[in-house]
Amino acid sequence: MHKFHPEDEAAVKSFVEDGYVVYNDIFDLELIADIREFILSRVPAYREGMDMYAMANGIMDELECSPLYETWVHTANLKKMAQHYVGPDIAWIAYDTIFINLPNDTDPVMTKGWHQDLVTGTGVDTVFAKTFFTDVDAYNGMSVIPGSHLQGLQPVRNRKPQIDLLQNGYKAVNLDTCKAGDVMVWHSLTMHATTGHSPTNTRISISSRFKSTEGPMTSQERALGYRSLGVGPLNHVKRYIGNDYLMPFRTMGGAVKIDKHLTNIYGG
Ligand SMILES: O=C(O)CCC(=O)C(=O)O
Ligand SMILES: [Fe+2]
Repeated sequence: MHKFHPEDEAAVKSFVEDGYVVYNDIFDLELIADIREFILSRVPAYREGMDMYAMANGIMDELECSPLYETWVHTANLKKMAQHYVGPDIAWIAYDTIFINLPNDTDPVMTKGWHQDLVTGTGVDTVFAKTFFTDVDAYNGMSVIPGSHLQGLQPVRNRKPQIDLLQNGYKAVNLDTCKAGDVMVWHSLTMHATTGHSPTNTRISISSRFKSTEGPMTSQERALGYRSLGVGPLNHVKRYIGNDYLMPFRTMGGAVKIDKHLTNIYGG
């Protein structure tokens, strides 16, 4: 499987054609190791009597309050990668989801069958990005059906797609060479599934979503909220003027500046 560099334009072409791409070289691997340890260190405290989902969400809530999360989400290469898809005004949808796929796990929540994420509330202009914090093996990664997004929204009954693309000329690909630090990006119409669980290895990953702040959000996205990873030049100008009403001469005779706590988003 080819892996792309965050600035490689060829990745976007591949995404358009196949509906997914895998990147490496986005994150510092020490940061990836630190986040992996953070997550693993909290698993024992949560496991007693808790389902996987509740555990993963509890750990995500903790991680989001940690400086590790800030460093991770504001990684320059992550922003560069996202810009290729949605432009400079980037909304990182709140509530990323941790997946902790333990060996031999049988919880159906952790073994997702073939699905398109659009069906669960994500918008068609929203892009998925899953960061791996462990290597995957032949059994515990993700699988995709390349090109499935180009068939549009597919009929579903009780969460199950009603047309089996695999019986209609499409082939599944097991993305079994993903390594810790890799990021898998996919379209919200791309059919994907959990490959399964390994007899020996744990897989840790975080699924995230991003889109342009300038496009419509679905009801779910509006409810979840987002954090801005970047603001484009035209919105930057409006922020200098001070408001979207473009009131004349607001700063005449004074200084044209942007709030200091927004420097991270707007730049210096
Ligand atoms: O991690 C997995 O196995 C499934 C993830 C998934 O379907 C998603 O994040 O949308
Ligand atoms: Fe999914």
